[in-house]
Amino acid sequence: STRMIDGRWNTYYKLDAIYGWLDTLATRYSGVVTVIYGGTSYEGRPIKGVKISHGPNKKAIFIEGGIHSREWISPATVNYITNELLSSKDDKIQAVARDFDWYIFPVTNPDGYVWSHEEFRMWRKNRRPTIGNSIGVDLNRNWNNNWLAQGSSTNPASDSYAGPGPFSEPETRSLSTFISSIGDKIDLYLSFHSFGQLLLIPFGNTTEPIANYHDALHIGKKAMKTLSVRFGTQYVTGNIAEAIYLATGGSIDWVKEREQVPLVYCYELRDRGTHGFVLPPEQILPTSQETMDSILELIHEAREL
Ligand code: ING
Ligand code: ZN
Repeated sequence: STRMIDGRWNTYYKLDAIYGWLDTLATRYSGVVTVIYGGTSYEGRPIKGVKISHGPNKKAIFIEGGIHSREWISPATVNYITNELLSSKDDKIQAVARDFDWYIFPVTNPDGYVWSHEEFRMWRKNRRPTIGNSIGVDLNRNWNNNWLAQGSSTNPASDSYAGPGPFSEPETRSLSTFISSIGDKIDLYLSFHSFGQLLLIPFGNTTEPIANYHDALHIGKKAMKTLSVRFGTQYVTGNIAEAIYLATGGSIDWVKEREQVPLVYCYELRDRGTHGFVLPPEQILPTSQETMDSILELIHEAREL
């Protein structure tokens, strides 16, 4: 599992390998990396992450990956970003690594991730039994902001089942508690999904622009222009409801509305549907590289505000 940091970004790692790797980072970069816990899943797995911190009193960047288990490129890209922040020789990367506290959770739905590796590749939800024979709640419909209002299902068999109530699930309840504990430090929150090549801005219930929509759109578009430079990959930037569909109870809406985080985005990573969720492993590295390019630009532009 430690091989990940030796540049082998040619395969999708299982949960144990990822979690083992996070532990090795805390040993290898002791004093900089600490293992953090965003709670425990229904089946009892930790929601494990890392905090990267080079000193006190810094604003934070929060990275959430793998809330939907079949979107394997999300944890893969988040792990690449983590590795770059710790080992890159690039001055710009080293600067952002040092200037912020980074809170990074590559797999926020660990039970679903294991299920998608072991039993059913296309699994999206968590693994809690709900009603009848149904299993799983869509963890990106379960956050307590406009819960169930749009693009969510009350049918427990549905892939977008919002759950019996807001924050009914251990994963969203504990992760949101963790986020609240550092909420006023967070300058930038990034959620990683796939697929579609979109950069989404809150909210999912309305196309009404948020207070800083102009800035968020401007910064997002610049970042997606930078993303396109390396391989020509084209992204569309816009409000959730406009760019993809109406959907509420998602993490980014809650983070924006309840925690008042100034800049909040959701990436829909590669591709546009050719392979969809089953993105070939050859695309892990280019997807990760172009995404890292765009994050540097997001941070750079946000600082110009
Ligand atoms: N897309 C997201 C989903 O949960 C989204 C889009 C993002 C909706 C943020 C609401 C808030 O449906 C995927 N591919 O999961
Ligand atoms: Zn998703």
